Amino acid sequence: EIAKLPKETLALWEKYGADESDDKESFQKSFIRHVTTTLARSIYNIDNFSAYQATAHSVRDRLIKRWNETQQTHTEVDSKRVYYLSLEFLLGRSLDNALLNLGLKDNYGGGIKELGFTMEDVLEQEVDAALGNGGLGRLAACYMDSLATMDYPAWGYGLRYTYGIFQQRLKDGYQIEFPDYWLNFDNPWELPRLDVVVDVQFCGSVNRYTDEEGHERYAWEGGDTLQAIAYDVPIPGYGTKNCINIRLWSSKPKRQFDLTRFNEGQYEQAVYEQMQAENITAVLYPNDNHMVGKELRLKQQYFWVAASLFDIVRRFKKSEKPWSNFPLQVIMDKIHTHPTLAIVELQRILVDLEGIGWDEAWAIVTQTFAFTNHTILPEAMERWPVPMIQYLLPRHMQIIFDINLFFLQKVEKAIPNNRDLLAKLSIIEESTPQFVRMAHLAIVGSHRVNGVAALHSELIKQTIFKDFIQFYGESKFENKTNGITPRRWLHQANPKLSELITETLGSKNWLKNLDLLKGLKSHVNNKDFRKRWVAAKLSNKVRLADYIQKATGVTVNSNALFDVQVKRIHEYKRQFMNILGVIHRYNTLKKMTSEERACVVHRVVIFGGKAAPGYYIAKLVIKLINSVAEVVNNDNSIEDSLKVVFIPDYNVSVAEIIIPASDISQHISTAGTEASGTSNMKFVLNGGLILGTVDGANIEICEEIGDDNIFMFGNLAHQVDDLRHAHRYRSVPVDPSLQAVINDIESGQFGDSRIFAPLINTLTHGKDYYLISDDFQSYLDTQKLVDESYKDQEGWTTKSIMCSAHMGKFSSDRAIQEYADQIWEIKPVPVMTKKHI
Ligand code: 7GP
Repeated sequence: EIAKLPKETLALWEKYGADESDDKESFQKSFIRHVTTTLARSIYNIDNFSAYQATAHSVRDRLIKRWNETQQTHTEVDSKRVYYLSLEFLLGRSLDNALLNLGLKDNYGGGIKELGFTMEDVLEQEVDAALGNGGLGRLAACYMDSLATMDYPAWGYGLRYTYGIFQQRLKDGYQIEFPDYWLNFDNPWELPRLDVVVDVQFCGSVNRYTDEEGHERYAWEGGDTLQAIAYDVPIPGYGTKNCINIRLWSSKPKRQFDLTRFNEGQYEQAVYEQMQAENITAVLYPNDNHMVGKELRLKQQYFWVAASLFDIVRRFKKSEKPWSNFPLQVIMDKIHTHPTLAIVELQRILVDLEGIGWDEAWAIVTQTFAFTNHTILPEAMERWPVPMIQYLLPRHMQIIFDINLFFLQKVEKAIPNNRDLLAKLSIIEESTPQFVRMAHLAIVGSHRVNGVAALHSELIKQTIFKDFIQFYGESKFENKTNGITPRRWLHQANPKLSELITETLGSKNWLKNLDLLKGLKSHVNNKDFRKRWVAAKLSNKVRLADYIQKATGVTVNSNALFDVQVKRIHEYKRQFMNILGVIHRYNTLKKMTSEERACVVHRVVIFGGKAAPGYYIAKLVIKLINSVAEVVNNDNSIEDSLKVVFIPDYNVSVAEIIIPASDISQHISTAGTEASGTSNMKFVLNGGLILGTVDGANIEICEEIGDDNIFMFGNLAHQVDDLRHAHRYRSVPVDPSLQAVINDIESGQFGDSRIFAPLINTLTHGKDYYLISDDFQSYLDTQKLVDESYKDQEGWTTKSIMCSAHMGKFSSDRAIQEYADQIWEIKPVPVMTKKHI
């Protein structure tokens, strides 16, 4: 089409096309232009926040250019794309990441200084994009970074929540929640695509009819229609022109006003309905590893899936390829069971709208989807009541019943006369009311299923999905161990260490090939290198100590051992065990003489993490931590040998300060409960040691770094069932050290003990489901070992270096490469740089 334009027009595009160069002067020009035009301010009234906005807009201009070129290239090449469907993208801040990935940081840092600002102050102004709860959402963000960096043609699809994860504040030691209205100011990191609008239908009824060729067909008619509007979030790769897209949908009513109602005087009702439509994408559900069966959540899921599939199908149809090519052009990875309705929606599009026969359609559907499971916890398994789906999505419910019928027929044929197996495998749970088991639907509708760490992928085959192995065999199930992006989690979060590594290895190549960190091993005895390694850690600890002072008012000594546990507060993650261990330590210290205390390693125990607002026990754990902190931090008799802090509002940008500063971090879930964990990887990559159970990715980290460099303890996954059984039926005595700590709490040492009774009950009357009693003694013993090891500072430094050096495997680039080669079957598409047309 371009060829048809007159030469003069093309010449104009050539001449005036956006020339956003990357040098310092171009940045300064564009900064000033944005201050005066975009922000309508002047040199007289520009503060740090405006400076942030102007910088962000300058970077955005450059991002958009790359983003455009990427989209054009992908359209031209039109190779298979991967669509990463995730209800959560926990991106955090974007400016620093974009500056580093685009290679602009040095020029812009210098440029902004000359304009009277510092880059640190400017970066501090940005609010986090916190559209996720924890590990699952942050994994999605790391994977997008790797997909972009490795030039893969990839899209993310999610929801643009008006409110992200709540902000946590503390009052009298209790968590209180505040709404995270993150879009208060304009968001330079999204491109509103008001022209990309998709209708999404709910409710209504299904009518059967016969088409012209005499086939029986179904039409879903009536009901309410909402609109999904696209907001595109560009994700730049590191050291490449590739800049991919996350498309987030926002909901709005189809009609701005119901005019009849308006004229009848029902103005309020009309506006109310408008608000209802906007509600769908209003809020991120604040639950991690837990399902909440709210109708609004189901609506969110369908709204997101329907809009995304419409978009994907529209893109495919442009190529005019036959439907049988769909799986060759499109692969969708379902992040957990949240987008499972996409299976049903695609089957509906193919059968009802495109008129393709059921079997042919189903073959296309199953080839198109892959399913990644992120948890084994039963309370996180999604089940939706059949009547709820029937009401909201009547046609989908019929299709689910049909999918189930055909599936069970196949099972019956392969393994005849096994009613028990049929009941176990059925997508429908035959209770009153009936439920749809989303994980079953996800398995049946996908060609591959994977877990996120070796142990987890084994456990899903042995437990929650065991019955499926009987029918499918093992080949459908595999493992893809999680990874993290070294660009954000080392280069950006820990500039001092990153610089040292680059200097030592002689190039920045390790940022794209993390295995190169092995090269650090040959420097482990180099005095100067070791000195700088230790200095980097210390300066990160000073930075964290400052932050702690500001955020909590507690003064901590940067020379103490920093012991960190930051993650969502959950019983299975056992922050409770950690604080019980702290009480044990405190009372041991109190019994010591001053001389004895002079020999102990000083510790700062740092906690951070949010509890789901409705999770009563988790919230009590936060209260207990703060009550203990209050007593310990104000007890002069222990002479600073122990401090306890709870850092409020743990989020991505706080993590960037905490993680590089840790000496040891705790990943102490009951064996078999933590699917993978990803912060464990981040800590070790930054030269922090870990204290962990034999669970999730801890196991593989141990394999890589060697058991000399990690502190592992506790019962193993295969022992858990028996231990639980023993608690349930034989009422095993509580571990004596644990009993002593319980007594301390009950004596009122940390305030009114009645507050903590429900928490203590989980250990005593509640049968200790997470096996704290069984692991407590080995936990304390291992903590002692940590203290002993830390006394040998030289030995500790060696361990710290060896830890980072062996973390190559845990780059998200490795994980993405495996997904791309083995599940998605996609190839990189390098971006072709063009002039302005
Ligand atoms: C989390 C797992 O708990 C964590 O171990 C893993 O590292 C992370 O996913 C990324 O794979 N799972 C969830 O957050 C989750 O399953 C379900 O939420 C709603």
